[in-house]
Amino acid sequence: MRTAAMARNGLAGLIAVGAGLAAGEVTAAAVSSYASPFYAVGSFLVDRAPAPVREFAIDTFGTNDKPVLLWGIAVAVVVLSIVAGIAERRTVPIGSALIVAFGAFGVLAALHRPTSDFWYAAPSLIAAVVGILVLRGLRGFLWSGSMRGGRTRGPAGRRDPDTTEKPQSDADGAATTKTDRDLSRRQFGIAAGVIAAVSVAGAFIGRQVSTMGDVVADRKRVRLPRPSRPAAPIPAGTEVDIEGITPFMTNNADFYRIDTALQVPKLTTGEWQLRIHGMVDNELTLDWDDLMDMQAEERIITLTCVSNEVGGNLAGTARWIGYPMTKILERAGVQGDADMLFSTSVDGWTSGTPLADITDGRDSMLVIGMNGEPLPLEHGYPVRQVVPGLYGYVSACKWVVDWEITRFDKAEAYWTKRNWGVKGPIKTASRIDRPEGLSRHPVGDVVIAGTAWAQHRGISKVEVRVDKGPWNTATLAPEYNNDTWRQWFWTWPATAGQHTVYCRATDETGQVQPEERVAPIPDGATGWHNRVFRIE
Ligand SMILES: Nc1nc2c(c(=O)[nH]1)N[C@H]1C(S)=C(S)[C@@H](COP(=O)(O)O)O[C@H]1N2
Ligand SMILES: [Mo]
Repeated sequence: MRTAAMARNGLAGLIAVGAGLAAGEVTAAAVSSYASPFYAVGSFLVDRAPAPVREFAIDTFGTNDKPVLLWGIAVAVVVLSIVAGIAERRTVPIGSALIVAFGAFGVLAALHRPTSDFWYAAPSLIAAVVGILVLRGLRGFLWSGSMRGGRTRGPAGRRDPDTTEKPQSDADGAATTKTDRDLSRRQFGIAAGVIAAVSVAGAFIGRQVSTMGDVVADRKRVRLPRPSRPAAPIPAGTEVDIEGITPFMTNNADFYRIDTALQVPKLTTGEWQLRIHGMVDNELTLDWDDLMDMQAEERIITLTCVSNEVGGNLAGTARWIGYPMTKILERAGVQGDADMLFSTSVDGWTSGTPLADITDGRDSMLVIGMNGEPLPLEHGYPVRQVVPGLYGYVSACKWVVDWEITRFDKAEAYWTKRNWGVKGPIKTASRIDRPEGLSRHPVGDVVIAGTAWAQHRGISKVEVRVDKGPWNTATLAPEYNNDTWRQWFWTWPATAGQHTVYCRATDETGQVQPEERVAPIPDGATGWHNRVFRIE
């Protein structure tokens, strides 16, 4: 095949698959954004990725692993669609078969979404049909030529029964629609351009129309209740005045985000419900108005991800407004032998939280507000959980819609199924935040400062060591409460040379952070954080 023809056929494949995906987006706008073939396949891969692949992705791309996956899928789709375009033959429709395979994968993935119903198959089915029609149309196989052995596609009346199959050629200048040859270069150009433009516009509009607008407007309308028990004021000095240290309070825009959601769930306050069932005396369902009838509380709590490497930055402190989980559990009447709260988000993620931790007096909350605003969409709008002292993966279910009261020997949550720890108490950690690693400083005083946390136990001491020297006790900022992190600093009379500075914390139970380096999986990293500096 000539290169020009090959390029044209490849382009036909690309446009065909693009048009199919666009049709899929438009259909998904009517069904559910979770049924979008592209995202359904992405989510399917996220949920089924083998542990080594997932760990590689998190290690390599950190919190950027999602865009990397989506781009990866996009590149694979581009390559395969070009192949489909080139491989398509009038009578041996290899390209169409590839598109059918894509579509089947999309249907399978969409039907596996937790919220799926039978309609979730529609976007991928329509995507496949449109893809094949456009591919065959652009290849000139649709309106002309016999389709021996193949099914009739397109309106039969417009098929010319007299034309016979001919070897393909670049029939430049043949300008009639009913030709027994390929589309002319001009026809191809016009058709390709129009289809591409309509597809881009369609996909764009489809994405916009899908309830996104609703949820943004819904969030704007929310008025947070005035908490009946506001958070204690932050004492002066809780935030030390040293440049380069992590602020005590984390802005919503800077707050780390970790979840498996490839597209942020769009759940309005009107749609939101929390169904509480399982080992309870009274099953109940709460809606937004029920929450508004309850007494809201406000707390400042530091949230932490188990995936932090030593010195990691997947932690943040916010002012949360919400409702005590214990109050709700009391209304449901938890039965004696239950020991787990199994929470499910609207996109099917699950966490299993020890009931003993939720109910031991700590401020476990069903949260609606973060730093004075309704929850940002990506942090769980409209309702999420925050349980002090437990890593997010066992407790901080965002977009939460279902509570099953059950037992650890009966239910297994998302990450536990993937070999992470069953229970996830936060390990004591400390981190050097300034100066930057590998920075250079003149001989003399250098202020080393950082953050330490041991939620719900509290930090009692942070120590700093230079090279193999003695441990020096750092100055701790006042503790806000034992559920928040604490800032520390130590002034080092630095001498010339290259030095490694270490830190370690002690929690209020007297446990010292161990030196032994342990990876985040299965239940959180350990080891002393260090930074190397050059003093000249
Ligand atoms: N629905 C849902 N909730 C979730 C997750 C998720 O993947 N899906 N990830 C959890 C994890 S691992 C963490 S660390 C916290 C992070 O919360 P943030 O993104 O608001 O910081 O959310 C938790 N809640
Ligand atoms: Mo996490």
